[in-house]
Amino acid sequence: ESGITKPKGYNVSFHCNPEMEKHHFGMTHPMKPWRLTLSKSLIYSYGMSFAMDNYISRAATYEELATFHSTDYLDFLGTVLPEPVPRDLENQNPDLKFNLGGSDCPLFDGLYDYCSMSAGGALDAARKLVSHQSDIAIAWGGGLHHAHKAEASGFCYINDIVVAILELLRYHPRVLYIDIDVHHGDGVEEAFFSTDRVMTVSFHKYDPNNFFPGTGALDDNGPKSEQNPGSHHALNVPLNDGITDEQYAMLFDTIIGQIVEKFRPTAIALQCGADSLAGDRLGRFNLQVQGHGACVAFCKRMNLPLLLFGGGGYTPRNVARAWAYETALAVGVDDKINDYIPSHTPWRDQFRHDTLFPTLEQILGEPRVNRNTQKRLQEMIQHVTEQLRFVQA
Ligand code: TV7
Ligand code: CA
Ligand code: ZN
Repeated sequence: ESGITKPKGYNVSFHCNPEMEKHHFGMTHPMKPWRLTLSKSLIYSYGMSFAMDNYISRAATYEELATFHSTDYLDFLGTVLPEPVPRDLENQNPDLKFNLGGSDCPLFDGLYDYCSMSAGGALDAARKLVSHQSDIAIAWGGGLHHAHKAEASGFCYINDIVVAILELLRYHPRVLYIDIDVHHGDGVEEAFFSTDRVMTVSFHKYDPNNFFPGTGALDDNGPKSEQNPGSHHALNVPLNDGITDEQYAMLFDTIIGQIVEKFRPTAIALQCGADSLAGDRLGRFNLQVQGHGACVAFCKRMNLPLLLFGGGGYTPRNVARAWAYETALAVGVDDKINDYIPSHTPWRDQFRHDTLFPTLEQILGEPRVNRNTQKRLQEMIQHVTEQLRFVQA
């Protein structure tokens, strides 16, 4: 058998930091940084490292983080220590400074290092793209889309995506940001509300009263005003429980296809949050690894510099499957992956049959009732088409 080799004609770079993966949010917290270790093990087991340029990313500097975040916030983040308030009081504490220290965004050992390493990987990936050393750059440790300029939110403290896109914008006139995490990409949307150089589009479960963060309605397209060049450059695709691969692909291909045609981005940043998969501990959708990956495949076909971020994902074995499959798509070996399992792999036959593509038949999760009607999906396409009439690249 021949191992995986570098794809001809383009380069994929892979950015990770083993130190980042050792941090803990707390025993019961759904965010498990070790899912990154699990994903990487699966990726390396397939020999995919031989097809990519592999980098151990560095921590982002204070100055780099300050390109987006306020220095007040960064200074506080750099000095806070775990457990400033007793465990039983913290949930009732009404005025957490910068929203730090509650149950969603707890203070833990090495918090600042964890955040700066996540952003460091994303920045390294962005720099590989702008220097033309890579065509696709992968930073599974990034994708923390809820963090605001001066506030932590939804397990996110530093918005590595915004920091990386700001780097892309030094060389690229227009960047398209796409977010397939099951949650609304509110932090990234807000950061670029007032520019027409970044178009943000998030697909997410939307239920303003019962699902975090509650924003991202169909007609939330940025602050509307004559003077705001960024209006119509924030798009949202609010979905209901149980959406399937077929429906999602139809929406994704139609909407992203139209955007690429109208907005003419010169680079794409794709947040690949794996909590949109079926069986996710926090998610609500019925997406399979193939359906999730189809979004990556579609973006790759646009033939533009592509930055892939991680994000959510709370059933670690499924996160690893999705990100390994998407790494294989980036490298272009997705269809032959099972032939490449190195011969020395223990339990090779079991590995072949039930790890990555459980013969493409095994389904993730208990299927949920699909509450997305074709009529509603068509309305969403219609609304996006109308927004795009205002967009001229
Ligand atoms: C990108 N959902 C992040 C997604 C962030 C979601 C939330 C939890 C949660 C937190 C826990 C925990 C949890 C089982 C789930 C209104 C609240 C309700 C905390 C219990 N178990 C991403 C953020 C979301 C923390 N937050 O997009 C410690 O679920 O809904 C909320 C807010 C207040 C706080 N409580 C939940 O995927 C990376 N949190 C167990 C222990
Ligand atoms: Ca999303
Ligand atoms: Zn999420």
